[in-house]
Amino acid sequence: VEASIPEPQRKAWLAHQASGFKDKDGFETEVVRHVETTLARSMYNCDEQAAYSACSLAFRDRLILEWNRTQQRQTFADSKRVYYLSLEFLMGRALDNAMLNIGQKDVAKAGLAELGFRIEDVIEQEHDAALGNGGLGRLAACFLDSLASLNYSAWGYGLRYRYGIFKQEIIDGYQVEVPDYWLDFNPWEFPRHDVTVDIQFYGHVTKRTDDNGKTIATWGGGEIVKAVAYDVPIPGYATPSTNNLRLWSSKAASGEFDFQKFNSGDYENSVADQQRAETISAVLYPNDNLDRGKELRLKQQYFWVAASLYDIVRRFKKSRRAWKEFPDQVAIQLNDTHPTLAVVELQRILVDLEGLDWEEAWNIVTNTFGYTNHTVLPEALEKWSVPLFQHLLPRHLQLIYDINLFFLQSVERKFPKDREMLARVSIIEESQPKMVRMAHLAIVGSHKVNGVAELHSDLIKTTIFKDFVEVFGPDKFTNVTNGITPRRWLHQANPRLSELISSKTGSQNFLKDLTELAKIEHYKDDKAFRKEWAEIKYANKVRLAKHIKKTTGVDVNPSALFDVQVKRIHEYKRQQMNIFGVIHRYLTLKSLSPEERKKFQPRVSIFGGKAAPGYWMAKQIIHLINAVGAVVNNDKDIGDLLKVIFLEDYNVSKAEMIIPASDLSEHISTAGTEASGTSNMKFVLNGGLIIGTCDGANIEITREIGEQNIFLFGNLAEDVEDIRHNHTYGSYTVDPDLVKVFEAIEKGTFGEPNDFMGMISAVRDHGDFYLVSDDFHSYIETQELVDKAYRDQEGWITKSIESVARMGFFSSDRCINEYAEGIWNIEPLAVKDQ
Ligand code: 475
Repeated sequence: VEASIPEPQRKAWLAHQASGFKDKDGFETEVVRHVETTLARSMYNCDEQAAYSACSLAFRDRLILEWNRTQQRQTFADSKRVYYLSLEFLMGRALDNAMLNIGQKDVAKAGLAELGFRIEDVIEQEHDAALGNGGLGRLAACFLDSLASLNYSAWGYGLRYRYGIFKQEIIDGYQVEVPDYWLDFNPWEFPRHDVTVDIQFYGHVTKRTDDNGKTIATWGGGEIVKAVAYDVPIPGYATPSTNNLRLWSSKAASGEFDFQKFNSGDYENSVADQQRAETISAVLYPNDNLDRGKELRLKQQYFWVAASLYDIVRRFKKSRRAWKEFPDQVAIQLNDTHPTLAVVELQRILVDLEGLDWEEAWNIVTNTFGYTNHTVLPEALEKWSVPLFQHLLPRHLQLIYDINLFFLQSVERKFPKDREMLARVSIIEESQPKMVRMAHLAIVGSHKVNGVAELHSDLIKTTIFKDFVEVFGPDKFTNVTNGITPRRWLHQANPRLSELISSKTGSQNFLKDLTELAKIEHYKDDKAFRKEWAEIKYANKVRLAKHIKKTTGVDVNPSALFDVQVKRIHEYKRQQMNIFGVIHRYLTLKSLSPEERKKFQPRVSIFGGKAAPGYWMAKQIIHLINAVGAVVNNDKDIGDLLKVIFLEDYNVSKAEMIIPASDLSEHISTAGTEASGTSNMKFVLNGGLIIGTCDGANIEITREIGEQNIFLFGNLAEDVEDIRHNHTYGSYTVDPDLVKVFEAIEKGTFGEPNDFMGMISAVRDHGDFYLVSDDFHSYIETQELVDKAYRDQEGWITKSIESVARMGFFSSDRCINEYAEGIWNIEPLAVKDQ
């Protein structure tokens, strides 16, 4: 590259290429320049928001230079790239992460201090990029961090929603949804108005036979929407590698609006087309673990998948290789079934547009894709009605029928005359109306299918995808246990703990190789180390207590046990069991004499999480938590012994504050329902202990950290089916302690009982599908063990240190390396020292 720069520009170019700021003065110069020129403000009225903007722009300048170099390096190397297709990327804030990954937060801190700002306040100005719901979206974000940090050639592809996940306000104890205008000012994206793709919808298909007797399908008519690329640089940690996240935004294909309609006075219609086009990328669907089958969602999926594949194919074509080499150059990972149309779209490109034979094309397709399943919940498995498909994507429906035909013929050869097998594995469900089963299409169209924790991967093989194991053999199905990035979830969220660890491991290398954490176990009896360990946790709790005071007005004692459950509100995650347990605790405390109460371990029960706007039961759970808090927090008998807090608007940046402040966190899903969980890993990595069921990654966490360091309870996944069967066909009685809880609610202890009857009757009258009653006793008993263990502070600190020391396995770096080796067949690209 350098050699090709013309001589007159070379010197300036070289000076400009220096990566990072020389020192704090260099940084300050850039900040001032951005304040005065880019932002057109003067340093006299530079507030924290302006300081944030300028600081971000200064770092963005450094990132984009490395981004350019990384892209050039990857293009020259001409090696395989991986494309991670995800409808959600829950990135959170970018500035702190960029400063830390580049390794210049200290420089920025000193520079900002000289300009009169505290770096924490500047960081706080940033609005979270919240283009996701929960686990699936945050996993995608952790994966991007690891892919860049490990120097893989990788791109993320997603949608640039104008509105991310809604902001949650709690008003009178109820959730209220407020739109999230996150794009107001976003220095972290680069619009690429020159990178656009025309996307077709609707229309009709015509077929003709060419001279060789081959059928040629043409998809014509319909309407066109333009996809515009927006690029977000993804900095690796302690490496110059800076990857790309490309997000597509929709706009009308015909420019701004229809001038003819406008000039003839039809103003409304002139903007209607434009608005309809922009609607596609307007809003993230706010459902977690739920499929609602809305037409606009299918439009989003095709829009995003078609634009991404066009981009990927264009890039491949530049290399002028033969099509059969496509899977050697390109790996595409489907983050759940949301991007499964990519399978069909690639087949369409190869057969309809590039003229390949069906089988040759299908071979390329299946060798390109991998599919990750994130849930076994039946209500989350995507299905689309055939009539909707026919209307929106007529050619794709034909291709799906052909894919299904070839697939079912192969099944027939293996299982002759097994009509039921054919019906079960068919991509088309023969219902009224017929439905396209996206998971079946994803399995048939991929060479590997993986679950996200051992138990989950076993479950998909023995339950929802059992037939496919028989059809394809067991090797197509594999496990890649989830991981989290230690950069954000330790170094960024808990700088003091990160610092303490590096002082004992001798470097910050554990942030690149998390198994180095094992070294700190040597210090678990070291007095000074333990003291510092406990002080860090306490300081994090003080910080959270301040936030609680500021946002809820409630005083909590930082010496109490902080018991945290933060995640999307869902019946399967069982926040209702937690709040019933809190009520049980309250009733117990009330029944004791003041003397007896003094022996009780003080607790703060902290909840946080959003309910999908249409999920009535989840909203009722939020309401009950707040109603209980209103009573308990104001009960003079109780004082500091119990506080109940609901933290508004849980998101990534709040997680970074909450997680390091937890003593105990709750991961209490009905066994077999939580595919993995990833916050469980984050809490333990920050020295918090867990109360949990034998579900998802809790099982592997237990294996790594030791049974003595986790509080497990409840029924096992293998027994759930029988218990449910008994609820439905036998008789069942509600746990007596839980009955007392229900009685208290029904007496009006927490306000109008009718407001909470849904939660009670789900357990008492409607079969208790999530086994709240069956697990309640075990839960309460285990909570008592927690109290006892916490009173032994020295024992607790030992558990905390041992746990952190043994968490090396759960880095998303390990996880990404497993995908790279077992699914993508790709190696890191060497980065020469610069
Ligand atoms: C699991 N989201 C966690 C995490 O693997 C797991 C589904 C359909 C529509 C919209 N969103 C979804 C999920 O299924 C999801 O977030 N799944 C989660 O994936 C990462 O750790 O256990 O629930």
